[in-house]
Amino acid sequence: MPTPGFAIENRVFDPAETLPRPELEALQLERLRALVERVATVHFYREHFRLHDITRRSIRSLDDIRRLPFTTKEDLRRHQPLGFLAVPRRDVARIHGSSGTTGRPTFVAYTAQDLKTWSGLCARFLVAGGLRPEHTVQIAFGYGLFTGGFGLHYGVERVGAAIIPAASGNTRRQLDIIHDLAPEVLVCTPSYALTIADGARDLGMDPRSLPLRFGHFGGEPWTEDMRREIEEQLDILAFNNYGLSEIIGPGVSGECAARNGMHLQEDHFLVECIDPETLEPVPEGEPGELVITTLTREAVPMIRYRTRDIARLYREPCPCGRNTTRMGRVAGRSDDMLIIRGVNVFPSQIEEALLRVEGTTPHYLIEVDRPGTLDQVTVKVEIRAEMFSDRMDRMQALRERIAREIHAVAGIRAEVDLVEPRRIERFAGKAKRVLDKRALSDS
Ligand code: DLL
Repeated sequence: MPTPGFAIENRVFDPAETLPRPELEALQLERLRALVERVATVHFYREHFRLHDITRRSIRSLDDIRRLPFTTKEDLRRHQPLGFLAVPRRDVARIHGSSGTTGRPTFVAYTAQDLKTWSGLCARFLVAGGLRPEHTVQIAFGYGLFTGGFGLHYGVERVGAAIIPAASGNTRRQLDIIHDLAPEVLVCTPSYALTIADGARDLGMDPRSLPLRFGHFGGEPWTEDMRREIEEQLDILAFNNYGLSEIIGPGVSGECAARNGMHLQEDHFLVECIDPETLEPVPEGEPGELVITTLTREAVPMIRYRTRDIARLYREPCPCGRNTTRMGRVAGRSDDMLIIRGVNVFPSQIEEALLRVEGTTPHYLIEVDRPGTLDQVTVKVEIRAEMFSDRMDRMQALRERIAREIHAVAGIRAEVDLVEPRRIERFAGKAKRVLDKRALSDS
């Protein structure tokens, strides 16, 4: 892979990022104790604490977090619109909403201090991933209830770089702006970065000749192969960042120049990794569900929020000097996990398998159906135009090759449907990868 002709120098935005571990843990404990006192204004927590006799003094060590209750998306829904608000309504400075795929959004409120904390957290990962005050950043995330646009916007502003708030969609216009204003940095979902590369080719431009030098991508699961595709197609360095609206939005974690896992901002979040079945911690380095406690959020503090995101945690030191735990890529959400004839499959595994085969693209759709009693999976994948052949035997060989990789990576047998470029729908925000017709016929 041709690497872009520049490197990112390691810089730290906030000295708190490099606190020695003992100091960090002492700060976490102090903040956790204060949190237990603070959330007593929220009915949901107050009741639990009363029944289980929990007070600030019950928290003697960080392990005592396990005495506190979990909070689930369902709990939040049951107390909508703002049943988890821990401050008077007049102290609310902004309200965002989670991008729920079903039903109404769940609202998340911020105080002025929360907004300040949030922009600082985004500034941290942006600087860790190369952003400097002299850069110009094109933000192609939706601005609105979704936390991506505004979250990154104020993070970039905090760093002191110039912002082009292009917002999501209208790829042609995005390209015109990139061409005219020459931003070095692109911020959007990883799938939209590829759409921008496609769009450039459609206009007869070489996407590698665009002025972009690096990008900060997040908001949806992606794989290392997808990173390689983005880097190769746009000739940039691609950084991963993670977050969710219930916790704060983007800014929960992000990569540094080493790009070896995302540093969790542990002075603000206490992160556990549990087995979603037994609810016990998984051994270090094993995949599990991330459970996050917000240590400093004022408006809607969350205790042990079950993210449903499956990832691994690493505690080995990182050459960048930050002493924080890192998380690996999110394999998928436990609620996006497909169960195919009893086998657990994440869409990201299918993506990994597809991108192992020369000639495929990261544009795909997984269709699941159950025509009789057995699940049937069809993976539709776009292949590059030059791969299309009149020779049936060549196309058949390609289909079989892909099916073998899917079986090797995900352990399932799938039908493979090769489709022409641009036949799979594109998304300006989060890509939709699965069409589960079983769910439609069951309901
Ligand atoms: O997507 C917040 C965000 C915006 C993060 C922009 C990064 C950049 P929600 O709409 O609430 O918030 O969706 C959160 O998206 O639970 C994950 O399942 C998924 N997700 C977010 N970032 C990543 C990532 C924003 N880097 C949900 N890798 C989370 C994998 C991600 N999944």
